Amino acid sequence: MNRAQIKTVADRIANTQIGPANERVKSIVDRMVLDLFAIIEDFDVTQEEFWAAANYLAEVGKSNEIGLLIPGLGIEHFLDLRLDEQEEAAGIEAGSTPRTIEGPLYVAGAPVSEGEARLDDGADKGELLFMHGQVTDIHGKPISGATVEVWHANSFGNYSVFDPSQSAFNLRRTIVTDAEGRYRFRSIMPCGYCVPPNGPTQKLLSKLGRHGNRPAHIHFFVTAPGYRTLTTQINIKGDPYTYDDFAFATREGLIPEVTRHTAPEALLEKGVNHPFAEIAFDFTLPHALEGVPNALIERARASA
Ligand code: MBD
Ligand code: FE
Repeated sequence: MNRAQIKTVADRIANTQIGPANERVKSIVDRMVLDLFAIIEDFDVTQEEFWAAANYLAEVGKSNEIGLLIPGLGIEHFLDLRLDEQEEAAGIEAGSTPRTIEGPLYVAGAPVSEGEARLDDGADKGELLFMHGQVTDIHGKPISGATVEVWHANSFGNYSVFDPSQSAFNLRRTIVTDAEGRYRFRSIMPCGYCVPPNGPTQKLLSKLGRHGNRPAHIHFFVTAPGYRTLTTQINIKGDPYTYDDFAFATREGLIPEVTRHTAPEALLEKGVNHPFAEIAFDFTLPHALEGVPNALIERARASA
């Protein structure tokens, strides 16, 4: 079919309204149908291919992997880039910590503590990690009482709640910054996540000649009244997947140095008897602007 013929069929489908519609939903769905018809035509998609694709989407739903497929196709990163652009256009202060995708593995309701926390339950024998920093505005003014929500994988790349072998809320905490805007935590070094090798996300990635690995990373939501909520992650520097992330989340400014400490005095100071890694990372938040919707995206999230 030529474009005019495709448009005629799509219009006939779009013009079957018998009552009030949600105009936004209707325009987007009408456009999706038209674009899908054009794709089927342009690629001469066979009926077998079409039904395989339809069944694939059902499989993604059944296996709860929609939240993996979306970052894997770069869509979640694209939404970040659009938000960056919208913030710039709205006059949001430049110079704050870069955002990057939330991903599908946040769980609401983690234990809250003041100033500091230990994230791990002691079961994981991975490398000891101390991370700390300050939450400030873009001029360096400390923000005390800011909420730093942190979550990360264990040394096998798995997240508590989704991995039933870990204790509840292992490696998930909410830390409220102290009078100087500081937070600090003790944890274990995460390992990079890999999508389930036999699931539908990897099935598609393999057809694209791609892997489903993420570099080791730590997630954050940083929230404070009067400021824009920051959704971000830091990467563990040196990971082989740092610039080869299946979810496209790596951004400049989010790869802090990792310092390794082995000196007895350093161990004594931290009260530990193993060498440890240390990461310093400050979060810089832009002020909220009246009339500009806050940056924490409303979406379905797990809770426990
Ligand atoms: C993750 O841990 C993650 O952060 C993302 C974005 C996707 C899959 C697993
Ligand atoms: Fe993650």
